[in-house]
Amino acid sequence: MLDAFSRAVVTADSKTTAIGGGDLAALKEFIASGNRRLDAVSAIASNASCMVSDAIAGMICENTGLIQAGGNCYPNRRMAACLRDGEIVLRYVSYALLAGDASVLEDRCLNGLKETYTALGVPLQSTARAVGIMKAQAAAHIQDNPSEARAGARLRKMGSPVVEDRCASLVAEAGSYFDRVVAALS
Ligand SMILES: CCC1=C(C)/C(=C/C2=NC(=C\c3[nH]c(/C=C4\NC(=O)[C@H](C)[C@H]4CC)c(C)c3CCC(=O)O)/C(CCC(=O)O)=C2C)NC1=O
Repeated sequence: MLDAFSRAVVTADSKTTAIGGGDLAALKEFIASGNRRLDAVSAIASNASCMVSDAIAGMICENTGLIQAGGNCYPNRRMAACLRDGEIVLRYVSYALLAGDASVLEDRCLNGLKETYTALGVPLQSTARAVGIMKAQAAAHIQDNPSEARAGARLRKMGSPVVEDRCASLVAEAGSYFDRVVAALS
């Protein structure tokens, strides 16, 4: 498992070079935006259970066969496993965002997941849909700009100091981790 710093070391070592100016500039930016990164991780972690239940509910609304006999969220044992898996994925995405590196997500969560799902008959496309919903939610929470129309009475703002670009690079980075989950399942 690597983070932005150990990644720079491993990359330089594999080329038998010193840490280069570009690597240092990237790490400088990583440090300079560190508080934003922590706020972004907090925005995901402290909304996680709501995000997961909403994403799984949305996935099921679009495909109600999942909770009927023969569906992979039926009976409750499987529904619980699905919700748990949603929590696991979101937790590892939040770890990757904290580390600034996808290796923890790849090694501890995604490695072998497609094979496990295929063996158990867990539908990959439905999982990808739930992950896609969590990607959109994460973007809204990191921007601290959740949609009032969608959230209704559950609207929750983090109250982080909002920077001009609404943390666009962290939104993109978090999005790339959700994309990796989808890619690993397709
Ligand atoms: C740390 C990393 C880690 C991951 C990622 C993980 C996933 C994981 N999900 C599993 C099952 C499962 N996963 C699901 C998930 C779903 N079913 C659906 O229809 C939806 C599309 C989807 C939710 C979005 C279900 C229903 C099962 C149980 C399948 C069964 O037993 O038939 C299993 C089989 C063992 C078990 O049931 O606990 C594993 C290993 N375990 C881990 O330790």
